Amino acid sequence: MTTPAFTPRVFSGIQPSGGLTLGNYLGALRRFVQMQDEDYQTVYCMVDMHAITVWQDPADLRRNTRELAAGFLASGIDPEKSILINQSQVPEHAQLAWIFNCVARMGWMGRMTQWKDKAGKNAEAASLGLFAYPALMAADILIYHATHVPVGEDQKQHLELTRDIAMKFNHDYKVDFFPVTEPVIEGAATRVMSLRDGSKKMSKSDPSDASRINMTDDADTIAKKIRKAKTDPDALPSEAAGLDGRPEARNLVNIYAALNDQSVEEALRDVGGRQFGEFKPMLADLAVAKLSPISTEMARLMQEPEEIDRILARGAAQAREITVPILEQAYEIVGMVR
Ligand code: AQP
Repeated sequence: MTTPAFTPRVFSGIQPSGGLTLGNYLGALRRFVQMQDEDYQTVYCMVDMHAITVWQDPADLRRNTRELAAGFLASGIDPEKSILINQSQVPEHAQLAWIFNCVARMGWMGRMTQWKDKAGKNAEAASLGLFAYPALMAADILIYHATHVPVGEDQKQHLELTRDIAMKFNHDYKVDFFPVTEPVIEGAATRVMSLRDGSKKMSKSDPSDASRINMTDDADTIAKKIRKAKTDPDALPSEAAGLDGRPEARNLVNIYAALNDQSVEEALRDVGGRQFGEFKPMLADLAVAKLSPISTEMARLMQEPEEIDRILARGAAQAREITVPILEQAYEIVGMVR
């Protein structure tokens, strides 16, 4: 349970480790936009320090960070309603992360599936930052005393670890200082899968560009990727249960439903019984209609990088009004002489 004494505050972030994907948009960004009109203060972040846990070319990182900021803005994040920041511009994230490195246990980190997936068989060669990633993520959230975190399904385990870190800190120091944050995992597309393999998450770092829809893809590219998406030979079912054992079909229907603001059941009432040859063009038209206004606006914003930088600088100043006092209190609790 979230301690009621905390102001309802949302924090979430996306890594500038590549271009924004449809997975990031449907699983996270779209919900970020909705939450800024609900009863929360909202803080959204490009997590550039997370991105460098795996190698990033410096010029690409710089460009991807601005492009991601453009993606947030073009999707509807309003800097008058939300605080929009780049992680490394608010140093209290990293400072609190150090304390959390000392609270979290090696065993907890070693059990994280993202660590196991990304480090692969050669964990010895992975960066220490990749191992400690969830402690920085906990700091991102808790430096704002955030009570709610909208994320895709893949981040559920990291959110549980954030709760464990908050509880252990509160317990060890006998305080009620950090909230036990609630994950917000909602909608028809909390886990968008690769277009080439229905068992793998759609990911910006997948080596196959055909596996994902990028938010910057043009209409022809989107249509081509959907046309080539892996499917099975059967027609679509009329009920959700009929998608069991058909991961690729399920994925395309989930995407269709999410883009149409429908449940899967509602979507199947429209498209059930259709062959993929008929359904794929419907999906492509829908995706283009929903995504092209965003990509057009992203392209326009990318022509004005100084405007993006100005928004991020202002966001960092607003953020630090929250983070500096919370870090000071955390240092005080831990016993650091100030
Ligand atoms: N395929 C997805 N379906 C639903 N939600 C997704 N998210 C990411 N992929 C999907 C959600 O997007 C938010 C930001 O994710 P991230 O950039 O911090 O890292 P990630 O989850 O590791 O995303 P990627 O695209 O797979 O990045 P790389 O390839 O760099 O690791 C999160 O809320 C996430 O749940």
